[in-house]
Amino acid sequence: MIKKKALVTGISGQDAAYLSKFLLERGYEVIGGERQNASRNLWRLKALGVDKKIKMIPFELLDENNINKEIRRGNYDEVYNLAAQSYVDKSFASPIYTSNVNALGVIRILEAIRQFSKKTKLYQASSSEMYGNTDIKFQDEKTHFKPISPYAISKLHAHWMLGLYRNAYNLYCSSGILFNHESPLRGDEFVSKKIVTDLVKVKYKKISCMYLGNIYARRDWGYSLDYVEAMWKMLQQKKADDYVISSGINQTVKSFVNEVAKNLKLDIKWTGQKLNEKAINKKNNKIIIRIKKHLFRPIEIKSTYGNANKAKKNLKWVPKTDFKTLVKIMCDKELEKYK
Ligand code: NDP
Ligand code: GDR
Repeated sequence: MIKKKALVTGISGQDAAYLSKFLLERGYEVIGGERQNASRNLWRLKALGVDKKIKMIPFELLDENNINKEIRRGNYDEVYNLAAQSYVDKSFASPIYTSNVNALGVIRILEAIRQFSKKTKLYQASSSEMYGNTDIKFQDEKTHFKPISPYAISKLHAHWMLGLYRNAYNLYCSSGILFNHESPLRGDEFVSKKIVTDLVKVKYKKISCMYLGNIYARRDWGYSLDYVEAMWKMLQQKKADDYVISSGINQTVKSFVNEVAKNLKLDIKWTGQKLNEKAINKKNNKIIIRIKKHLFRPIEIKSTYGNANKAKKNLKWVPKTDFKTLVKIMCDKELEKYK
């Protein structure tokens, strides 16, 4: 049987690690697109035991020549574009860079496919951030976009270009509008992983206190391992399309903290308000969480809540992991480091 060949860009990231493992298990030849920076950051692939099974190629979203060359000679069946400047907060400090990578970078890939490899199917990592602060309670594929960060605007630019290339040039390109998804492989700067790692450090007395920004933001949180299956399923459909992938869970950052504390057997109580709000360890009366102004964003989404019914119907995809299980998986993995 002829092996399918897939390029996964952003190979050092969270989703790329789970997706690569998933594709390898289905007999794919997986090529990893790696940004050429100083340190090879492949700990996630190593953690899943797949680092030696993937051939690496240089892949930089800013570099048109590099993209043209790799798409032309790769002869890929599928390209999963997971590479991005993926930090919403950092995008306020670097709006030009973020747009160049996340928006123009995707157009560079689309152009390369259009010119050199029309049979290649493209998956693009779109984001629930594109909805902004919408009045619609459950966001689906028909909800209007009102992006409110440079990151979200850059992702929407790419998302709309994908639609254009699909309609104008008949390219097979699908967007997954994914809501927040986490795992033990999540980057340390994202709030879920930060809460888990810092509260474990507090438990083991490596630090006395951790700091958070807006703990009343609500997010629809799922598990990355579940979500990569949906990416693959999108590219196995007869027709390319866009799909919302979400868990239908809507929790505050504060409830994430409470669930982590429960898993770590830290008995906490909250006191104070706004910047003076804090969490106290009831066992010794010490403050273990404080709120810091510099961790708030200039503007941000109050709540995200997805409706993944289209994916359920067309892709037969449903999330398998609920909120409590996700938090438990993350806590158990972090605790292992201290055993
Ligand atoms: P990560 O931040 O873990 O990974 C991003 C990857 O992109 C890293 O491998 C990074 O490389 C690479 N990258 C950054 N800049 C460039 C560049 N200029 N050229 C090539 N590669 C680059 O992201 P996730 O795995 O969490 O997310 C995957 C994709 O899905 C991203 O596009 C993200 O925006 C999107 N998304 C994620 C969601 C989530 O909740 N996780 C939700 C919705 C969308 P390096 O390691 O060198 O920095
Ligand atoms: P997000 O994820 O911005 O939604 O983007 P993040 O985990 O960074 O923030 C989630 C919410 O938590 C609030 N928050 C904090 N966030 C961080 N990082 N650090 C803190 O100390 C902190 N305190 C409170 C934030 O304000 C926010 O409301 C992720 C990324 O993966 C994107 O690439 C992706 O597109 C979206 O999810 C969907």
